[in-house]
Amino acid sequence: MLIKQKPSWYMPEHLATPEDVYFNRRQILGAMGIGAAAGVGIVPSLASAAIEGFPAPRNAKYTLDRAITDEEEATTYTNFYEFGSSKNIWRWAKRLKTDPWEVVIDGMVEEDITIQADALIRKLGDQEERLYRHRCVEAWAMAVPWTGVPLANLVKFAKPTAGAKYMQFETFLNPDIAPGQRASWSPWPYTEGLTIEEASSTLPLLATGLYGKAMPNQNGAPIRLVVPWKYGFKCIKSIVRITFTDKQPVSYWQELQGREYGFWANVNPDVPHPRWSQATERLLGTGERVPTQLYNGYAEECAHLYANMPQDRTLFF
Ligand SMILES: Nc1nc2c(c(=O)[nH]1)N[C@H]1C(S)=C(S)[C@@H](COP(=O)(O)O)O[C@H]1N2
Ligand SMILES: [Mo]
Repeated sequence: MLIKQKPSWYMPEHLATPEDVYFNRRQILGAMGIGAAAGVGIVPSLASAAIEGFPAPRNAKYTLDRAITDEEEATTYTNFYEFGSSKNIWRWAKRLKTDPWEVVIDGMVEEDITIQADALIRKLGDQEERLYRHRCVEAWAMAVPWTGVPLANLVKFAKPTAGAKYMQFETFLNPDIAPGQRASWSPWPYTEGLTIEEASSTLPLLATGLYGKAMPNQNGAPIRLVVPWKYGFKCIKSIVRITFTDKQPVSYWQELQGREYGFWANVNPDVPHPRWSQATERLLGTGERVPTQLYNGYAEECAHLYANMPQDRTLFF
């Protein structure tokens, strides 16, 4: 059944209905056995272990222009719609079992790979910590120490074939533990995409940790993307599949609302969202408002990726 009604979370946070309204309703339906969808579980596998290596050495190249966000703020104010539409879903996300965690790499690659997350990370080289700004399209921002490995290392490891141009990333699908995924109007699982060229550049991380510890479930354990010059929705959490392709992937948000959320989604203060301005951002923790920067302040390391493309608004939504 396709419900044509506009969900509350299409709105920017300051317009959204009080937290949990939608989510609690779903919980009640769930408890009554209504609205449960047939789910594909995470395939268990025996040879597994948690990702180790925290804290990892900090890469001194990446510095901030603002204070690091308070850890409690960054780990309790989170967007993870699989667990509900409020920012306060961290308790619910504890239900996610992240060990074992199988990851599939497929599509236009020399050979499909199925591997446990911890084994994958060990194959991708030394983990490091980087301080990055994060800018959500809803105009809140944080600055946090991520742990991870360069996504470029995964591209090399995957050995894409000659015609491959894009990567599609996919989050787990399991409505039994993630009540948000019982919403039939929503195109689960969450997916995102990058060009291979973007993924191979210096900044993107396949992140495994936050604040020098293993990634909290609510922040996308065990592995998620971090792409700091793009709006936060590109930073897909709890990845189970990475597919190389020659076609530009259509993301979860594009499918839901393609006029508002595009493929490129590069941060630009001068290109407003159709329903709100992107000129400034609110810092988690302090509530301070600061100007938003082009490419979230990372132009030097990413603008070259777009030099030969039309410099119009499609690059920035
Ligand atoms: N699978 C999945 N990934 C996701 C999301 C989500 O709802 N589901 N939300 C995105 C959005 S909108 C943002 S801003 C960031 C938030 O990351 P954080 O909660 O760790 O701050 O995760 C992104 N990744
Ligand atoms: Mo976001």
